[in-house]
Formats: sequence, C-alpha cells, structure tokens
Amino acid sequence: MSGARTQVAILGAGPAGLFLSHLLARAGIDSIVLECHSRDYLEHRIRAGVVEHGIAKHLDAVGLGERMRREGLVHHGIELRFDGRRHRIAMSELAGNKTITVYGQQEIVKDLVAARLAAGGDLRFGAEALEISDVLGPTPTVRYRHDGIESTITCEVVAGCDGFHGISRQALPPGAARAFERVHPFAWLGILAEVAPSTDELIYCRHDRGFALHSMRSFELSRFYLQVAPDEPLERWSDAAIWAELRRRFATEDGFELADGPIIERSITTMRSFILEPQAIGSLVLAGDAAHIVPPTGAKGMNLALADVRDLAHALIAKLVHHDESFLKAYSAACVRRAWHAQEFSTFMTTLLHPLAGDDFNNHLQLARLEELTSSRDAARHLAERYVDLASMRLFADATP
Ligand code: RFL
Ligand code: PHB
Repeated sequence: MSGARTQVAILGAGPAGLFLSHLLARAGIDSIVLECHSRDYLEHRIRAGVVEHGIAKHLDAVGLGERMRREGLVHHGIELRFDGRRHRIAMSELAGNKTITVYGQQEIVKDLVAARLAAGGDLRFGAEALEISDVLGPTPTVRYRHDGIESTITCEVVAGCDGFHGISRQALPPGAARAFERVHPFAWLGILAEVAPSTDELIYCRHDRGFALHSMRSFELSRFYLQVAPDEPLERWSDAAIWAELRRRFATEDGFELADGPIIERSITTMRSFILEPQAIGSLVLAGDAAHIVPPTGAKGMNLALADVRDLAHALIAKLVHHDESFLKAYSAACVRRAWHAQEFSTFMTTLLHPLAGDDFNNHLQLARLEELTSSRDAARHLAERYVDLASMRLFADATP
C-alpha cells in the first residue's frame, strides 16, 4: 500500500473541510482533503441558504467573499406568518444593523474549491476514507480508497469534517465521548423551483396543517420547505400537490399570491439534533456536522461548521507553527458550548413553528409564543440577535487566523 505524508489530513470536502484547508494554507500548513463524492456532486448538492452576519464578514476577511457579495441577497428582516397574518421581524433594526446573506451552500463550496485549486491545494475527489488509526499514538494514519486503489496518509492531525454519516466519530476510543441526540417527529420536504420568489424576505409560516418556509436562491430561483411526516414517501407528492399545499399554508387574510414554476430538485430531510462531547481526542479533531447536527429551522448548521473551523484553524496554526497546544486543548469545550447555544435556538425555532398532530395544548402554546414575539420588542430583539449572529459568537479572544 502506497503512502503520503501531510501535516493535516482532512476528511470531507463540505464547507468545513474545504474552509479548514483554505485557512491552513494561508498560514503555510499543508493538508490533503479526501472526499468520497465527485466535485460535480458537491457543487450541485442543494442544502443551506443563510449565511450569518459574522460568518459572512469572516469569509470576506479571508478572501472568499467576492462572489457572495456580488450575487448573495442581503436581507434585513424575516416574516413570521401565522393565523393567516404576516408579521415582520426587523432584524437589522433590532440587532445592531446586522444582516444575513442568502447564498447557497453549494456556491460557498464552489468558491472554496476554486480557491483551493487556484492555490495548488491537494483535493482528492472520489477518495473514500476507510479507517483512521493511532489517534492516541505517534503516527496518526488515514486509510482510504481512490480509483479502486487503497493508500494511506500519515499526518500530525486528522480533521474529521466528514458530516453526520462520516467515519471519523468511529475512530474515537470506546467510551471516550458521549452523544446527546433527539430525533424530531417530522421531516421537511424541500424543493427548488424555477420561479421568482413571491416575497422579498424569508417567510417562516406556522399553519395548523404544518410548518412551511419560503426561501430563495436568487431573483429567479425559489426554495420551499413543507413539514411532513418523518416517514413520508417523496413519490406521494406530485408537483400539483406540493404547490397546493404551499398555497394552503401560506394563505393570508389579505390574499397572498404564490407564483409557481418548474420544480428542479426535491428531497426529504429528517430533523435531528445531535451533539458529541468532546469533539477532539488525541490527534483527532472533529468539526461541523461530524460533531453536531441542529434542525434546519434556525439556519445554523453550516454557520456552526464554519465557526468551528475558524477556531480550529486558529488552534492548529498555534500548534503547528508556534508549538502552542493551548488553543487546541480549549477547542472542544468552546465548540461544544457554542453548539449547545445553536441547538437551543434551533430547538426553539423548531418547536415554535411545527404543530404536533393531536397535541392542542402544544399548539396553543405556539400561538401564544408567536403573539409574544410579534408584539413585544424585547422578545423580537432576542430572536433577531440570535438569528443574525449566533454561530459567529467569539469564543477565543483572538481567533482570527
Ligand atoms: P457536509 O456538508 O455534510 O460535508 C461532509 C463531507 O464529507 C464527505 N464524506 C466523506 N469523504 C471521504 N470519506 C468518507 N468516508 C466520507 N464520509 C463523508 C461527504 O461526502 C461530504 O461531502 O458537512 P460540513 O462540512 O460539516 O457542513 C455542514 C453543512 O452541510 C450543514 O450543517 C448544513 O447544510 C445545514 N443546513 C443549514 N445550515 C445553515 O447554516 N443555514 C441553513 O440555511 C441551512 N439549511 C441545512 C439547511 C441542511 C439541510 N439538510 C439537507 C440537512 C437546510 C437543509 C434542508
Ligand atoms: C434555505 O434557504 O435552504 C433555508 C433557509 C432558512 C432556513 C433553512 C433553510 O432556516
């Protein structure tokens, strides 16, 4: 079996793995990124859409913001819709003029891949990591398969950025970490449609038939989600049924009109909460969805992944360039703490907006909470502050690599 050597072996070329490779390269640290899917697959996988204020600023600061600033949509508010009425949460006004940027995750991935390749980065697509060994010993090693051939990489640090279904967590010594998990009793049916958005700002809508979200990717592309049963078969939903259900849930007293168009992508996402503690042991460090999952209602997952990596890069630069291990020692506790705050906000948004069939007590509480959020400036400010800028919360005093 042939072998290569690098300073940091990175598993996964999602936002976390690519961003880590980018930040390390800026500090002169070598890495190899292993990704089991093709470049084309990654660049077209539709996922997150909302970039927080501080994360967008950080992408700018490290040379990745150029296309996002040109093509991303800057939003100053969101709408909460319930009981057929619209209520605007003026996020920027409530939260110190901060904004969110609507810019697809696959666009961030495209920008990162382009930046890494332009800088001569070593990205191996179609390379599946099979096993990580010796994370407590002197020669951490990753075994992987690329074009049918098995090889190894030895390194100083293994960064597990391989998402929730990756293999990195399996390399933690037995009993070394504890997982906290909750699976929510519903799923999201998501679609991407070739139609101009029927709204200027995102609409989070609570309806007795279920939650609905109107988001977007551009002035020509709209993104929608519908709360469905956890085991809902996608085939049961014709295009006509999807549009009819969206119209029912988004309907308002004042006659909201929803434009439709060709549906070009559809999928079902289970709703899960998961936090692993700790997220670093020996020379294995985890970042992003490999270490924590939040339900997407709070739009935090990708932001949290990028925030982990900002701190991880700082810690690895301290270790590998300045021989200072202290930031790496603090990395896990800081990320876990931030992940719990994001979990709390995402759970709050999820339980606020998803009615539970047959639980009218819960459903009345939701309406009372929504009324409070849309009538009390303090309650609205609390939501706005966490929606626009939670993951970017600074956990190290001086964390900019
Ligand atoms: P990723 O993106 O899952 O990347 C992990 C990569 O690792 C690869 N991999 C392997 N490679 C080599 N060998 C192996 N053995 C491997 N096993 C796995 C995978 O192929 C993959 O390419 O994780 P990362 O980088 O941590 O990024 C996390 C984000 O993708 C995720 O948190 C967000 O998409 C969550 N999310 C949202 N986050 C936001 O911040 N804002 C949003 O608006 C938002 N909306 C969403 C979302 C997630 C959604 N779904 C589909 C779960 C909306 C939805 C519907
Ligand atoms: C999206 O545009 O995909 C999106 C937006 C907001 C969310 C989740 C997903 O809370």
